[in-house]
Amino acid sequence: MRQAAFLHFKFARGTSGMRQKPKLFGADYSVYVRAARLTLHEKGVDYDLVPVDVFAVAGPPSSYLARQPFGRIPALEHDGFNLYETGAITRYIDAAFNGPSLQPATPKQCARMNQIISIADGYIYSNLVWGMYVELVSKPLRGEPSDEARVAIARSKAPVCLEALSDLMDDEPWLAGEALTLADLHVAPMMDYFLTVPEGRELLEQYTGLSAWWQRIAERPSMQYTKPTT
Ligand SMILES: N[C@@H](CCC(=O)N[C@@H](CS)C(=O)NCC(=O)O)C(=O)O
Repeated sequence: MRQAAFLHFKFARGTSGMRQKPKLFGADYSVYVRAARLTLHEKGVDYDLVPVDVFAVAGPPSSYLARQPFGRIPALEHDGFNLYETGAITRYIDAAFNGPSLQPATPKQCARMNQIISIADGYIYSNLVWGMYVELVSKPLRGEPSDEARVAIARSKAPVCLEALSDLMDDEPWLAGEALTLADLHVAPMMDYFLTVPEGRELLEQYTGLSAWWQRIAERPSMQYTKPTT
């Protein structure tokens, strides 16, 4: 009886994704929103992207701050369940919906995936996106001067980031092993911005395995579909 109830719960959980379309709050320029969208696409989940511009002059709307008190994007709403923080969102999507599993089954590979996501959050986002892309591409396009001190730090950290990814992926096709995982989906949007910087492209060329990974992930329909338009 207990087991029947458990199986029923599991089944209900597995199909709950079909009951209500999730809403993802955010903007397509955001690397974190893109990681969540990539996860939804790779799982084959239909969703609505509800626009929220956190960089609007007036700041995020107060209704959004009720969802995400730190004013960051994305946030998710599904079946009355509200969630923020991208790592929690992507893991929830993977667990709550049918479709290919995006988290490795073995503890070691799962730890590797989590390690890479942590590297993306802790070092890649600040250096490759903000220190390189924003300073060297985005700001000049807006006619703003680059912060050379910030660029110098990012320039010194960029090879460390690529070297770490290259080492961790070893000779595997994906960052955390033989299958696509959330690690790939967290890093790819950040790498896409970094590669708009010419020296970013030159640096990537020095890492054969990582360059091949980039070709592989960049070609996926999910990456094509979620390309930033703004
Ligand atoms: N820890 C947050 C980070 C999300 C984040 O930093 N998103 C950026 C856009 S890519 C943002 O909302 N920035 C607004 C700001 O810095 O004020 C998460 O994992 O969701």
